[in-house]
Amino acid sequence: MTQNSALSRIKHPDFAAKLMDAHDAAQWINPGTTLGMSGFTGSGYPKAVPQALAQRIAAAHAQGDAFQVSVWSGASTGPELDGALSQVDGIRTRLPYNSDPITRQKINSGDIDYVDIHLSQVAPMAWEGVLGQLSTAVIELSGITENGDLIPSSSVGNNKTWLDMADQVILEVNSWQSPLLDGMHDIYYGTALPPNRRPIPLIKPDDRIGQPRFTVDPKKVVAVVATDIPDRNAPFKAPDATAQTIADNILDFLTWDAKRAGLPNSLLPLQSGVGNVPNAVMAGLIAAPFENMTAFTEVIQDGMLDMIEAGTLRMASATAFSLSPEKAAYFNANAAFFRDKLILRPQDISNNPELVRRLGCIAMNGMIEADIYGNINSTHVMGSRMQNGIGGSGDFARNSYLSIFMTPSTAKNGKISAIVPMAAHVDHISQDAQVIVTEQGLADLRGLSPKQRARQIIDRCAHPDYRDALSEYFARAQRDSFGNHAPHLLSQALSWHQRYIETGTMKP
Ligand code: 0RQ
Repeated sequence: MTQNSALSRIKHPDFAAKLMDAHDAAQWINPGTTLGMSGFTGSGYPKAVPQALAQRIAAAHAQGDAFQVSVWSGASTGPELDGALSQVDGIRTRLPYNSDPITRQKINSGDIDYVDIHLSQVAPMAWEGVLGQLSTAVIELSGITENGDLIPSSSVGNNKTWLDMADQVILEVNSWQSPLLDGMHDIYYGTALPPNRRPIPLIKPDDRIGQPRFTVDPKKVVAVVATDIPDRNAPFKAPDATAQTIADNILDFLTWDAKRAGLPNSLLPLQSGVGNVPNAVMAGLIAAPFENMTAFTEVIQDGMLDMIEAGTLRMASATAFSLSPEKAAYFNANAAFFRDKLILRPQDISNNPELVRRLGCIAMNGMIEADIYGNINSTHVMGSRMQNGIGGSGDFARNSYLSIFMTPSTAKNGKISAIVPMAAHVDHISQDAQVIVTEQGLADLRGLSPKQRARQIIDRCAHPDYRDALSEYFARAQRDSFGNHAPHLLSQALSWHQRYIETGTMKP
């Protein structure tokens, strides 16, 4: 069945002749080499070859032989890739983003070297040669055309770069993916390294500047594997009261700010991070007084498909889908309706700072914590434990027209305050966080000095359980700090985190 439906999607005889079992394909991968895998936020990642490779690695380890590989991807993948390889201690180095729990555990135990990179910078850095040599590209496709062009699947990520750079290529053709994905992608082949870089000719989110498919040197393709395995597609929780209030706060603010700035009814292109709160914001935008909106973002999530159906979102440009299982099935059944309203691009284009700045995106991203001055920690719990990675948040936060960071005001049942005296790790400096929002309220920090920002963040965003303690710290810092521009007491600034590590709560 898989074989037949996949064969009908492999229309070029030279590629069909290389069809083989995933275990045979995995034999092409040597210990110690680096793999460039497809995959972005749980979509479009190879599923059969990584699992076969994991079995090979486990067998080698059982015999006492060393066998690890380094894995580069677009962003997070799924249990069949990161999970399977990490489970057998098969990953040496991993970049640029991960949300797999087993891989996260091995990163934090120090067993995997994790290189956390702005997603827009991965392909350019790979081309510059600073990441090392790429041996094998393992790329999921939704088909191969008669003339040997490769039809991308549900994510584009860094696939163009891996296909171009790798010494050899393994392709997985997944017949679970909708055949109507063909034509939705826009693969731009005009990028170059300095000093030869030229302006990217994209003026509107809906501009198509490239070609719909990848090209590959057929001589490099060593194996083609057929699969019909669904993408990871994590379910979204229905927005709880906290997520709903955060979303309402953002929507009120956007409505007010659009009027203040005289923005058109279509607003400006939206970028929305992944997760339940951003999804709730999208759901709320359906009823907001905007129309014909666009998204220039990383991932297309459930809420955006709903907005397209409701007519509030005209189109979305991204690099990947990130849908719940129900919405993925719905998309596959209704791809004919959606396909001319969605464009998937390489992540060095979807997240490109030049384009984000030109288009004037409205960026909305989650965070772990913010400090009283609005420095943002998106990645390191208690300053040292990696949660996921910076992802594309920096690509958008620095360059957007408006950069919003959001979080519930507490974590772990109130034992952690998301507003702290000093962030235990900083991904986004205060200049890159213009608005901070929790379910308590929203702080518009544009044009404010550090001390003015602190007053807004403490009064509007902190949970009442922690507000007085933050105010007290801020007052003492203003009295005793070495300098009084952004006052801090360095011996106490991280004491809340230390208390949590020692006692299990930030509360005194
Ligand atoms: O832990 O899983 O053990 O329960 O962090 O937190 O509240 O579910 O929030 O899923 O929106 O993730 C910043 C991680 C937020 C995400 C982050 C704990 C909390 C929970 C997850 P559990 P929530 P979200 C474009 C943008 C960087 C990448 C990015 C992220 C877990 O938004 O990865 O922005 N951002 N990309 O309990 C200790 C705190 C905490 C905390 C939350 N203050 N202290 N633990 N948690 N706050 C998209 C892409 O790049 C693909």
